[in-house]
Amino acid sequence: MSLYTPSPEVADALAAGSPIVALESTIITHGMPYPQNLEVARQVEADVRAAGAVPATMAVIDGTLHVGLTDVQLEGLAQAREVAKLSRADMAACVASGGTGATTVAATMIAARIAGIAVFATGGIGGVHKGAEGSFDISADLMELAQTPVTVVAAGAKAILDIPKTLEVLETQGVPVIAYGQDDMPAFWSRSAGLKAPLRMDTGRAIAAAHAQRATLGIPGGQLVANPIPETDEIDRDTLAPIIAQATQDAQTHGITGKGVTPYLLQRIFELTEGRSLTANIALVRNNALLAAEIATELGAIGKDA
Ligand code: PSU
Ligand code: MN
Repeated sequence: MSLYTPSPEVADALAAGSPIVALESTIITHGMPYPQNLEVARQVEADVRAAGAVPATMAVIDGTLHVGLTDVQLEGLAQAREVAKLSRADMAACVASGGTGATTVAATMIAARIAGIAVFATGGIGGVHKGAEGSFDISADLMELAQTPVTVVAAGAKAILDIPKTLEVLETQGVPVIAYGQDDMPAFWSRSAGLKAPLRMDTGRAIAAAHAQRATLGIPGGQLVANPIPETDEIDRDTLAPIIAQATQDAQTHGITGKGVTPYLLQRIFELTEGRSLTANIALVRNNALLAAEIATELGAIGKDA
């Protein structure tokens, strides 16, 4: 029995060797409210298709790992309440018990690796939380990047995280962090975190070549591409800083821990910005989908030349 069920378009693309872009589902179930989450999920899939690749949104539904969802499945997830949030630690137990869950960055990378998909687009990755020296809250996404060969296109890390510490952990874990088209590390809602990214690349081709080279050299793990939000959609850091501080304080007051932390903060920031954070979030995810489709296409071209 196959380890996963591909959607019809993903099955065709796998058979033809055409470019595929993995997409996560925690952003749908725990990252945005209904109905915008469904609209965004559909829009991002359409963006990937318009850029010449096939979208593969990942989820576990009734114990089956789905690589690419039908529209009915996508709608079901977007409306569902109490869907599990699956990271590396939760995947196997969810499949084994016939459960349903949405995949985080870490779990989406695992699903992509199983299906042989090399490129994945999302909004923001998990990282080292502010105050991690006390809470020890470091996302499994970082360790997944160190061991699973998938190039993840994100808009950097949200300012709910400690970005310098996140970069330190990625460096320790041997994960290349590549800013796209600029020297600075982007910070999700803003184009700069105020510090330089470890690497810079200006084309999808260069990112694809680095991905392929890593495999050739036998170095495990993936790459993090930090793609700055389009200028027109940027929200400046000073506007968000007090909101993030408030959300972080509220999480502490309510005793939120473990995997509840990130969803709580995302929901609280959405409330406190009266939805403004969402408009920017949508723009950056769409932007990341386009770059991911380009990298996947370039990687396919390298594979055919080799
Ligand atoms: N950061 C965002 N938006 C998100 C997430 C993180 O800006 O939707 C989600 C992703 O699915 C990510 C997960 O993989 O949260 C990280 O959760 P944790 O911090 O519990 O590892
Ligand atoms: Mn955590």
